[in-house]
Amino acid sequence: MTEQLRVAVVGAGRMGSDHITRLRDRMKNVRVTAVIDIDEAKAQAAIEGIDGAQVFTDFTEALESGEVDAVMVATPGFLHEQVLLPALTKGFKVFCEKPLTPDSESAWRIVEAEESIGRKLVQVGFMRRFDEGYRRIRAAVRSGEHGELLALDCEHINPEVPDSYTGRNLIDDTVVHEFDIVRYLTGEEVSTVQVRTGKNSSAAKEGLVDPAQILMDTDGGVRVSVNTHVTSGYGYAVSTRASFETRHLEEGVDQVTPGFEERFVDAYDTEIQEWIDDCLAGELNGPDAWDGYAAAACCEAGLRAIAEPGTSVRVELNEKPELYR
Ligand code: ISE
Repeated sequence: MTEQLRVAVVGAGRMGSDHITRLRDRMKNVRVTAVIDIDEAKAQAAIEGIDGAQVFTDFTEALESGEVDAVMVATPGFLHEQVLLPALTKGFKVFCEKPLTPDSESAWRIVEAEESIGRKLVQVGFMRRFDEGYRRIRAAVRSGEHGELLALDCEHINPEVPDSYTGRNLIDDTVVHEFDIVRYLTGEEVSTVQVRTGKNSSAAKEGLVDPAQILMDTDGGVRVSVNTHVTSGYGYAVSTRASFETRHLEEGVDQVTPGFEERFVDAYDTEIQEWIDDCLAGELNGPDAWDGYAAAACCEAGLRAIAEPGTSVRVELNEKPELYR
C-alpha cells in the first residue's frame, strides 16, 4: 500500500479552500485530516466530502491529534509566524503560502528556528517556480545554450484588487512573486530595487500607484523591469521575456485569464504534488525559508523605493547560513 501524507490545513479562506479542493480531488498519496480556522462554519464547509477530516479552531489541538504528518498554512501572512514556530519546534513539515512572514525580521526568526533544529522543514508557496514556462527559462539559464541571461522584462496585471489593498500590498503581495522568480531564474540575489511612477489610471484608488514600473538589478548584473497594473479591469496577465545573448524566450505572453487560480492552476498542482512526494521521501526541494527571507528583504527595499520614486534602494541581506547553501 502506498503511504499517505496526512495534512492539516490552517486557514479555510480563498487559498486554503482552493488547496483543500486540490488535495481532495487531484493530488495523490495525501489525505486532509484536519482543517483549522477560527471560523468553525467555514472550516466545516471546507471539509465537506472528505472522509475522516476533523475541524479545529485551535491549531495546537490539531497538531496533537496524532492524525497529522504535515501542515499547510494558508492564513493571512501576518498570522504565519505564530503557526510556523510551534509547528517547526514539533518537527512538522510545513507548506507555507507566500509570504513566509510580512517582514525580514520575522522571516529571519523562521530561518533561525530551522537552523537550531538543524534541518529545513518549511517550503514557501512561490508557485511560479513550478510553472513549465518558467522552468524552461531556468533550464536555459543553467545550460547556457543561448549565452548569458542579460535581462528580464516582466508584466504583472490584475483585473482588480480588494478595497483593503494598499501600496504596501503592491510590493509584498503582488511584486513579491517577481522578487522570487527573478531569484529563481537567475540563481542570484536581487541587489537593488527602484520604483518608477507616471500617469495614474483613473480606476486606481487614492494612494495607489497604478500602473507602476519596478526596476531591479541582480548581484550578477541582470537588469529587470516589472510593469504592474492591478486595476486593469480586463483580466490577469503575467508574462516574462528573458533576453539572452543569442536569443530571447517568452513565458505567458498574450495569456489572459480571469484570475491567478486559472493562470497558474497547473503550477499549483505541480507545486503541491511535488511537496507531497518530497515529504513522503523525507526531502525538501522547493523554495525554502531562506527564499522566503530573501523575498521579504526585497519587499522591504521595495517599500522604501515606493516611498521615494526614482531612488534605487539596496536590498540588505544577512549572511546565508550553511543549512541553505
Ligand atoms: C495574489 O495574492 C497573488 O498571489 C497573485 O498572483 C497576484 O497577482 C496578486 O496581485 C496577489 O494579490
